[in-house]
Amino acid sequence: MEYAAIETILRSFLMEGTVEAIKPLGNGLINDTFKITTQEADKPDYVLQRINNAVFTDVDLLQHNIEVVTHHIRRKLEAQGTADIDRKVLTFVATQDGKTYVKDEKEQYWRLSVFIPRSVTVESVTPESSRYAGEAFGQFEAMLVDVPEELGETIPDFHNMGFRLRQLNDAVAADVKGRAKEVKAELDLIAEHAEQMCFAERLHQAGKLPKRLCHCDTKVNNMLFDEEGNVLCVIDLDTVMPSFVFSDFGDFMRTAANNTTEEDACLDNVGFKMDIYRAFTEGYLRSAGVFLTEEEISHLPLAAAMFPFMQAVRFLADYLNGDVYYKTQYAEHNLVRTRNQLRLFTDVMAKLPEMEAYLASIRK
Ligand code: GN1
Ligand code: MG
Repeated sequence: MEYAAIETILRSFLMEGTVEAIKPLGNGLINDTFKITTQEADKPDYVLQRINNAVFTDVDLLQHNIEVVTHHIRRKLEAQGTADIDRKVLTFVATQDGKTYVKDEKEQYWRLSVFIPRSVTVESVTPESSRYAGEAFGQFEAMLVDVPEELGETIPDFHNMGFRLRQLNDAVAADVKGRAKEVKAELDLIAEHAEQMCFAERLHQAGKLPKRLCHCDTKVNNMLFDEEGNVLCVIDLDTVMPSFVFSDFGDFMRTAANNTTEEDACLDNVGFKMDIYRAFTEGYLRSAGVFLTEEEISHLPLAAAMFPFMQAVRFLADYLNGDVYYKTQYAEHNLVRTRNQLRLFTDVMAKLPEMEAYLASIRK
């Protein structure tokens, strides 16, 4: 991306200060993100993002959700008299014509938010920071229980397990790259657990599991921490939409409780960390315990299995489709990620009894 072009885009926004530097930021697999540093010490720095509108096809709906959610959280924090609110919720910068995003001449969409000073993202957590993270995600959901309007799904059926399995089946049937023959072992393992892993949709259809506003991408690197390791706020709000709470619990466990990252090709490095699970669960129940139902709480351990499983299904489908969705760096990248996630899934399944016993013990 040409930096001159970025400067042109920035002129559409009511940002303060003079651009000093533009640098790529973070390692998301979907959007492109840049940090914009300004020269003046008393002006904020910014985060500019190109919204991947192949993935998020309804940018209007997407930005509407983000506006409603950040607005609602800000109001709540104000009402609670919270200190330092600008570091606890994202602020989006308006454009010259009063929107929160612009479309450039290449039909690409951009948005700008204020960079939260003295904040960092991390790729791994300690049990202690994981407890704070649990509490923060629980609080995030708790603050959103009374959003006064019904928000749409920014990606329809995003965490619908049955839908993701159908996409994988379609990818196998089409086999556009002739890769299906290499992945028989992975497909067999997925087939063996497919029915069980659709438990959330079954509960929902039986009227036993509500949809609530969730973050739906609670990867550990989608949270900002301060220098002391305290949680500041949750970022990457594109996928905030109605879903099952399993989404937030499960995706955090998938990334934070893995001994390694989803990128690791060495399967012996992969494993589920019980100390992170215990701490996160404790923190999460402390804040979300006030609204969660019995069905929701009792299925949390299974949610920790569901998310590596779903992620494996999604990575594998993308591998078979020729790597059209996730950013990849090498030919087998999505296959490596698939195997990594399946290994994690297997380990969580083995630890389920221990996880359930722990959950029961803290609920006494
Ligand atoms: C994507 O954009 P990023 O990297 O935070 C993906 C998540 C996956 C994740 C896997 C919109 O998140 O659902 O869990 O990659 N987001 C979308 O790393 O598909
Ligand atoms: Mg991200």
